[in-house]
Amino acid sequence: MSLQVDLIKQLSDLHPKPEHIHFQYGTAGFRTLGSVLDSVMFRVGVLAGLRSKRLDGKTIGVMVTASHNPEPDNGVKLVDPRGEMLENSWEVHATTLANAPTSEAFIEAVDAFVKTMRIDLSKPAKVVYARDTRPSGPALVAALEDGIKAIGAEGRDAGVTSTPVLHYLVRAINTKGTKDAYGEDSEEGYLEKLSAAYKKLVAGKAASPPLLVDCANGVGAQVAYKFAEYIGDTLQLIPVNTATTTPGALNNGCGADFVKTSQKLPPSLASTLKPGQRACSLDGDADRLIYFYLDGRGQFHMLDGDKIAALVAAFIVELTKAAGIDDQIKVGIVQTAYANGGSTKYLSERLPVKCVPTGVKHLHHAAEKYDVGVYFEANGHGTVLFSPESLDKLAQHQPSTPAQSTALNHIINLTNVINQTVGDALSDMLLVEVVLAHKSYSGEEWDSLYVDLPNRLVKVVVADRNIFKTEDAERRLVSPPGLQVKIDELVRRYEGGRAFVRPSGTEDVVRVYAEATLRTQADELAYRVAGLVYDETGGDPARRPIEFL
Ligand code: 16G
Ligand code: MG
Repeated sequence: MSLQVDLIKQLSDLHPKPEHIHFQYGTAGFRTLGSVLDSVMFRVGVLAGLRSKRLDGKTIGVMVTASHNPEPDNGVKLVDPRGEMLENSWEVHATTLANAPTSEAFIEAVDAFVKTMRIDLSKPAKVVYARDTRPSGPALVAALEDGIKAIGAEGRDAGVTSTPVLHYLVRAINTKGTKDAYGEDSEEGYLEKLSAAYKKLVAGKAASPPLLVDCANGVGAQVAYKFAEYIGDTLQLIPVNTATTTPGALNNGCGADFVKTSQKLPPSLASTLKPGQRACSLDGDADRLIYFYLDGRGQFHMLDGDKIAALVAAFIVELTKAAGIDDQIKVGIVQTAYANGGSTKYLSERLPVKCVPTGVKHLHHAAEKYDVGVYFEANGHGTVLFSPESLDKLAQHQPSTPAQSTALNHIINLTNVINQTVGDALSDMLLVEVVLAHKSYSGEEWDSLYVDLPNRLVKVVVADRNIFKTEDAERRLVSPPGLQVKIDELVRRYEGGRAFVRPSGTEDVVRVYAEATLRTQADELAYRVAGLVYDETGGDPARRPIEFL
């Protein structure tokens, strides 16, 4: 069977590539202004179909979102059959296909790709897709649908839903009817699975205080409202920032990214959040989660991905011990260079900790190597993975006491409350609430597991961020030559000082992270390293375009 060249040509002509734009499949797929993504969407539809054919008709996922970015942005990423990110080696093919200048060039590129990858075009192809609440979404989905049609794939529209729900759906569809069945392949199936496990885990525990859920005015609002119904009285969820149809509201002054980067309470919560009460923020596609609370003096405290990892990992270790299975199932942690030094110290004194480059796919792959891999980026993206062997061991383990049996059941229920396909803000929220309920922890008690070092993140606009190259999981620069030595020299002058520089994978900037024992020192170190970076790029030092992130 060969390509339906006429059909592809006819549909591709409806979605011409804008001149002078180079698209790149980066850390989070294609992401840029929604208004220029039409051709990319069409081509991603074709590519998703090809990926499905290559994998023998397994369903491939496509998520249309730009997460925490401003509302005019949009983006698209592919999801592989087990619900994980697209295989690395296909990212460059996605980039090549997206940049073919004309329909003819695109068809040629597809043809060449089919031949090199030995894709059997007679195989079936299935694609499931969803979008977030951005206004540019419907038109982009229509372009995607044209692509799916052009390659002769079968499309399933999952509508408006969160990124983690789409990842869940992909896995559920591909495991349906097998011994690894992940759950019903619908949003209801997802809600039902997670909330049923949650209810079992908190049965008999004192009800938690009502939880404010800042939905970033994004798609998480819709899913949070549904969870509120499914879990009923066991935990009162109060969704706030739920204005998904108000123009300009998405991620604006709210959401996980706002809280993490500004280290502030979303202003819209200032009058609702009471001292002692905890709250959490999701990002625009509900795959990131940050908690926070006000102490008795009304002071804001943030509980980020590192704090979530510490809370959750300790709880799982405790349960494996209580179930008498800790000799067979070991817990490990995966972090990035952005993990607060306080968390790395705390965790590595207790468990194996691995540091990997930024981006979920790196953390996910590293976490797969542990029996139970707990991975979180400081920015709130993360989950827990149970290896297939660990799941088997849990299923076969014979507890010798009722206490062991209870602990074992708790772990098994945890495997169901956790969305193991990808970081999932609402699943992580339920997980956190389970641990807090079991430990009878307030936000303050959770926070006191370890003390965060003051830190500062700064971005530097440079002429060419590609000259910045890193090693050692982005903790050191190898290029530009000599810059790392200068950074080291500076860092040595600060007590508890640590700093690193890396090019962003999602924005045309270089990011600088610094921490130190004192807040003023962390700020100063960040600025001074940013200054070194800027000078290195030959800019006018009097006009350093440095911006706080
Ligand atoms: C993307 C990544 C996130 C990472 C961030 C870093 C995924 C799904 N998301 O949002 O994990 O923390 O990029 O952005 O991989 P940066 O490279 O601009 O700092
Ligand atoms: Mg996101």
